[in-house]
Amino acid sequence: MIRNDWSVEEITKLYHQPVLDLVYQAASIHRQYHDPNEVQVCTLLSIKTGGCPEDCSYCSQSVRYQTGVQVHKLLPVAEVLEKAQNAKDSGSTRFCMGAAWREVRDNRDFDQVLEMVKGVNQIGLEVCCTLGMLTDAQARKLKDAGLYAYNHNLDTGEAYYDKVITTRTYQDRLDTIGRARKSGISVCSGGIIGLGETHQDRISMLHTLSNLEEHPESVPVNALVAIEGTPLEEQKRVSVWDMLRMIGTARITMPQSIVRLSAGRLEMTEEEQALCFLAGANSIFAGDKLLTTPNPETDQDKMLFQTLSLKPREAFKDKMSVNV
Ligand code: SAM
Ligand code: DTB
Ligand code: SF4
Repeated sequence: MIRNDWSVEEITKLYHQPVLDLVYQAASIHRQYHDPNEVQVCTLLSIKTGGCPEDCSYCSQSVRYQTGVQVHKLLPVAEVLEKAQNAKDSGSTRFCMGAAWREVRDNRDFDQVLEMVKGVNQIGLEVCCTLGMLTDAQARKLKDAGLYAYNHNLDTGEAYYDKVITTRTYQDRLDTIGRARKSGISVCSGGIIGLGETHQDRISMLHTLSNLEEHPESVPVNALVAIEGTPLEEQKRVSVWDMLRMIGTARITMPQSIVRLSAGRLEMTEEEQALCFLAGANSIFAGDKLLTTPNPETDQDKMLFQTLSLKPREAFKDKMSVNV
């Protein structure tokens, strides 16, 4: 049963139960809703890097921090489509384009992004964008161009949000997610752990996500990639146990959603990643780069899939099951 009336107490109990009980419960629910050997493979591309006016304290792309990131303006459409074709050829079924913008503006860059969306859709990939805040009209234009999903993370719990970002509010975030939803675009929203937040902040974020009128179709769980030059450069790496608690609790509270083991895989062993799949993660970012930081090599991931007998999820599976 899909619920959106979870209480904080219920989620706290789920999250803090003995970790192996949590993994067992999450794995059992995972099997009721998903093929446990199926994992979605997504590729990320930063189509516009750096120079962002926001002050997200984890991010390599904010103008406020000296991170040495290779800044570039919006990539040409042809280059993006070539990268999308390569992603498809190497086995990805979703292609996510990220821009270091505070919000979308109605200008030539946006028109160019709409061309990219059309092109990636024509290649036969689920096309996703993460471009910052959106208006209703922009969401509609993206939808009309063939956009499948929009990524906009809550990042952390509401009470901790202004310790991480001051240039926009939690409500701004929720409003954009609502606009994507209203336009019929599939919603991708999750967060990051390891920002210095408490367990209660993490639980609070899961509470907000799992009580949305409709759960996000995908929920990325990122482990902070600590970036030199940002205020969070000294943060300690999160433990696999914390990742398991986050993934397992997301799986139990949002059983139908795809839970993505996102940033931070490079630091994880194959065994740790396997535990995350057991706890209900069923999507990854593949390709040797996330947006600006490294990710496991394609060959290494291919071996992991072989070792665990995982099969990649086909594109547009959700759409197909709706049509049946
Ligand atoms: N500028 C847009 C925005 O913020 O919505 C889109 C791109 S932004 C880089 C997308 C998401 O990536 C962020 O919301 C955050 O959750 C995640 N992210 C960014 N930097 C990260 C890092 N160093 N470690 C982990 N996750 C990160
Ligand atoms: C998400 O939740 N994680 C991705 C994607 N959505 C856009 C981004 C991870 C970024 C990690 C740091 C970097 O490579 O800059
Ligand atoms: Fe800009 Fe997005 Fe990075 Fe925040 S997370 S600084 S909005 S690119």
